[in-house]
Amino acid sequence: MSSTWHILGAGSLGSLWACRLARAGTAVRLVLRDGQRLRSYQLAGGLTLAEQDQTRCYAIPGETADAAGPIHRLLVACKAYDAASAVASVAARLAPGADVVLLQNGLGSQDEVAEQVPHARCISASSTEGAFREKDWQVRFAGQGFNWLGDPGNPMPATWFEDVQRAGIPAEWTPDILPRLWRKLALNCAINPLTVLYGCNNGGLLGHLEEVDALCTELQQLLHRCGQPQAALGLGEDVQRVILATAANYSSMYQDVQAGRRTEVHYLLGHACRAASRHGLALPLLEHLQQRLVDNLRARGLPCN
Ligand code: NAD
Ligand code: KPL
Repeated sequence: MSSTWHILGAGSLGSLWACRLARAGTAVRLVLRDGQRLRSYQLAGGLTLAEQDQTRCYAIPGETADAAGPIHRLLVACKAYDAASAVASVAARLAPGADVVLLQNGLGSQDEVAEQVPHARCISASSTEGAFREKDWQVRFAGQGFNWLGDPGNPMPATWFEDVQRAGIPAEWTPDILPRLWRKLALNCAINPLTVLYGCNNGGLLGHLEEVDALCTELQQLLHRCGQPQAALGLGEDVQRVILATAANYSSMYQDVQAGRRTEVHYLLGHACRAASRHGLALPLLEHLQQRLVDNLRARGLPCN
């Protein structure tokens, strides 16, 4: 079995992972959307990673989805709304028993991907690292963080997990990846939409703590109903801690909206509201929040899914 990592989605997080794996001597290939992107990448001569005052270019080979050859390890680093279609574009190349690592924030996209590739093992990740694109094919590592990886259907760590650690990617394998994804989703639901609605950084929510707290109470009810009591524990306190610790930062949703980019709302607040409705659970504040957010996105001409 080949030990090459194929990286699908050479954006911020995908480039960060690709450069660190390549730096550690791991075989990596980028899977790019089409021939035009591949030519643009080849002209750039590689992926550039900027960290503090160091900038280095990694000549990682690139290919398109329809290239020949099987894929055994696939890291999916697209946005949640692109993940399933991107994986579908390489599904025929996935070897039986291949591992697919999903870096998407939120919930829902992991199941959409798993439906595309029933012959693969899907591993979810929850990341608190931060990276952004300075320009095409150049990414800046902007925030130290951590990665939890796990397979909700199989607690055994993947054989390649050592590759990740050897590459200096801070990561831990966890059998409890679902509670982690739910907890992050709840944090994002309590913080991100309000930063868009109030047009503020995370610290700006210190002026709206009653509203944040009331949302956390509803989110806790949801987590309990979804069988995630661990993710509900101390949510309100954790949200306040994150607001304080990241007071000067702008949430990822705020940044997407400001840049006129589609948000991942469907896989965050949208997923929470759909789960509540599936369970017949009325969560008026969360539903109202979603309505306000949808109206806000529509008024800006942005997709609300
Ligand atoms: P990004 O937009 O920077 O990168 C996504 C890349 O996927 C883009 O380069 C895009 O062209 C590519 N892509 C889309 N469809 C494709 C296809 N069919 N084939 C090949 N490439 C395709 O996004 P990002 O910021 O790296 O975020 C990726 C995921 O990671 C998101 O779910 C995000 O919430 C999560 N995340 C990001 C960060 C961060 O700091 N950037 C941190 C934590 C979690
Ligand atoms: O993850 C975040 C984001 O901005 O997406 C934090 C910082 C936790 C705010 O919800």
